Amino acid sequence: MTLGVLKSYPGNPNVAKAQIAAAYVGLDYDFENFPKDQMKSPDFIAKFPMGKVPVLSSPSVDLFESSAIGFYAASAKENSPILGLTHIDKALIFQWVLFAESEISANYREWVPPLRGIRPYVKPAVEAAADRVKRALGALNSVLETKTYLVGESVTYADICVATSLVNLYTFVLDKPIRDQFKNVTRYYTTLINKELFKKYLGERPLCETPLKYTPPKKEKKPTAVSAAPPTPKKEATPAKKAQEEEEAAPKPPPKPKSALDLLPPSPLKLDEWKRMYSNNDTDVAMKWFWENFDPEGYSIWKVDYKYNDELTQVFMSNNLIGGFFARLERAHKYAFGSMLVTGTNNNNAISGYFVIRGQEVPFEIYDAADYESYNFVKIEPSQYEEKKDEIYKYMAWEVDGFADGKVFK
Ligand SMILES: N[C@@H](CCC(=O)N[C@@H](CS)C(=O)NCC(=O)O)C(=O)O
Repeated sequence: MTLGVLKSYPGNPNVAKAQIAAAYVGLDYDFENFPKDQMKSPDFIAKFPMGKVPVLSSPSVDLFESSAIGFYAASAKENSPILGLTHIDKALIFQWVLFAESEISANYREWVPPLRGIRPYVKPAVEAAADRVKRALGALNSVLETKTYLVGESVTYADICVATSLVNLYTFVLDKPIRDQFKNVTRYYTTLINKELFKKYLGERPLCETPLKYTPPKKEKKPTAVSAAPPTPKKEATPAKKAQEEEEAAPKPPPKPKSALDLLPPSPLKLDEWKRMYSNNDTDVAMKWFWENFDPEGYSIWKVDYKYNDELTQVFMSNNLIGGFFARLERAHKYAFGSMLVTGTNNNNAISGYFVIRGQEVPFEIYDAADYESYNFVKIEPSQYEEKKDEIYKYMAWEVDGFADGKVFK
């Protein structure tokens, strides 16, 4: 019996999670290879508001979140053994399902996709995510010291969720030296993925030999005067294409300034260049470059503190607050760079950071943002640079005391 149609791209371990869970209780899903460009279509969003895959489409229910889809299958049979038979085991399974999602998968997404060029790469953010994954692997490793399975003596939904959350880590970044640090996890993972039902849906998953490294995209060559001439079209261009080519070839009037900052005298410091330096290098290399190239006439440096630290609760919520602020600074990307951190612990944390801003004032693009009023922007004068260098370094490297999380605006 099939439970409905799972829609996703093939090879997604989250799909395998749901399929394996179904197979363990003798059920199945149909699978549809779902085109990426339809994930944001109004029809899809109406049913699946996150616009992400995998999803389950069925006459009884439409579901998103792969762990819920797997749970739908696992719980379709009464007293399903993979969901635990006592309320203690059920709670333990629930614990590991959440652990797989929030400690492994969520941090995996901040580590590996940026290395694969699927998400923006910000070195300290990627390194912090890698550390969080390793912390979770350390915890798992100690639990598995005396256990074959996480709950009870046979495979449960806990193992299905945890093992499938590890697949892309073991494929892309957990090479032998890292695997050796987490031997129990590696034994556990390889035992599970070699089980018949895991293999059926995950396929062969070789362990990582050479860990993925970030390769910065090659800079596009600026066309020279000669090569700027449009190439001879190989085929007869369509009228629409011709019009587009003509438009591209026509001399364009100089772009109108969109911001008062575009009218400032040109600066030798190109913010994009700094952002690339920061993203692609160790912070000590990047900061050395920064101070060698910083232009105090064209740019200013600001210490930024959240005004209502007393009201902050969970660290992840404080970090989301930074994310919200950055989202509202959309128009400032061309003119500003910032690193904002959460320090402290749950119910005792603070938000602070540093911004580098074009010009000598906080510009409209920043002070117009709804959350601006919640932050104090204090300018660091050039005479203070020397004394603040160490602190600025720590904010850029995410090495401040009590560091808990952070975000980079670039
Ligand atoms: N927690 C979700 C994660 C879903 C997710 O992030 N899906 C990715 C593909 S693996 C996606 O659809 N991304 C598209 C987007 O972020 O817009 C789950 O387990 O289903």
